[in-house]
Amino acid sequence: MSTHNASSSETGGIEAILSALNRDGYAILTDQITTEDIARIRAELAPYLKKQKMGRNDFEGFSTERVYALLAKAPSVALLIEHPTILELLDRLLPRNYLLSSALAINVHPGETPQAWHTDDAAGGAPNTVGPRSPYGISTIWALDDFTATNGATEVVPGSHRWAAPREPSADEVVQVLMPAGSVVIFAGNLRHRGGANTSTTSRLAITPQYCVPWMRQLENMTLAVSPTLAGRYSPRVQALLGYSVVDPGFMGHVDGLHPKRLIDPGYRGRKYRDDLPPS
Ligand SMILES: O=C(O)CCC(=O)C(=O)O
Repeated sequence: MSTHNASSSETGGIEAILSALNRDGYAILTDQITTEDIARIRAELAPYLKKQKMGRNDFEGFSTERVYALLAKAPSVALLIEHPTILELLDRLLPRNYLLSSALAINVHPGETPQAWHTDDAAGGAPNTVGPRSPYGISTIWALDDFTATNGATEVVPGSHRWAAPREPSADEVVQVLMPAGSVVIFAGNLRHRGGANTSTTSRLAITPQYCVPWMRQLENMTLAVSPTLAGRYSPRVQALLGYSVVDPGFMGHVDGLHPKRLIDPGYRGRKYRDDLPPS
């Protein structure tokens, strides 16, 4: 296994990041949020990270805490979900009206073992076609702690988003993502990756917002996890990511024949009945 030590050169422009994503299936961006942002998110998460609810299976991690439905619990996580650089990349990588599939905190405690290798975008029966394909989603993992060689840093298999069929990687194909707190690794939904073992004495906290194509079912049932009242407190962009949007053609995602934004704002008039109206 080798390591990828994040360097600030990787923040050098959207085109460079897109080209790394295309080539390797992932890219690391450092210095994307401040220590104050991290402190705020940590404080909001604190009530849910009391080592009382560890993972229920080996995938979640028996020594790992996972907090789901984050937008109903830790509102500052929105700044990661709609981070401008991430959205700029997603706008280039996914079809319009893409959705937030999942957004969870993962706190990997000492003693955790490595996760199984997996991809994020072929769950729930999505066609895992043979042969290289475009990803059905893009994932991000934000480091709220430094990701070190021993505390459970994410491991990726560069280039595996182009593999013809899933297989176990050999040790020399694996790269450990080492990055300081405030960094984010962005990767193709069909890149093989896993959470690493935590052999250190400290925990590793991360937030992972994952996005999917608009025709796919979200991993978390976002519009049930985040009520219209709560969703109304977020930006229009976060609302659309949650599912307060429709996909044309077909008005996919409507509620009782109306745009779902009517549940938040009864006067909403965003449906594209005419070309001169704003995009839905
Ligand atoms: O915690 C990590 O580094 C990766 C977790 C992950 O890939 C997952 O749970 O899907």
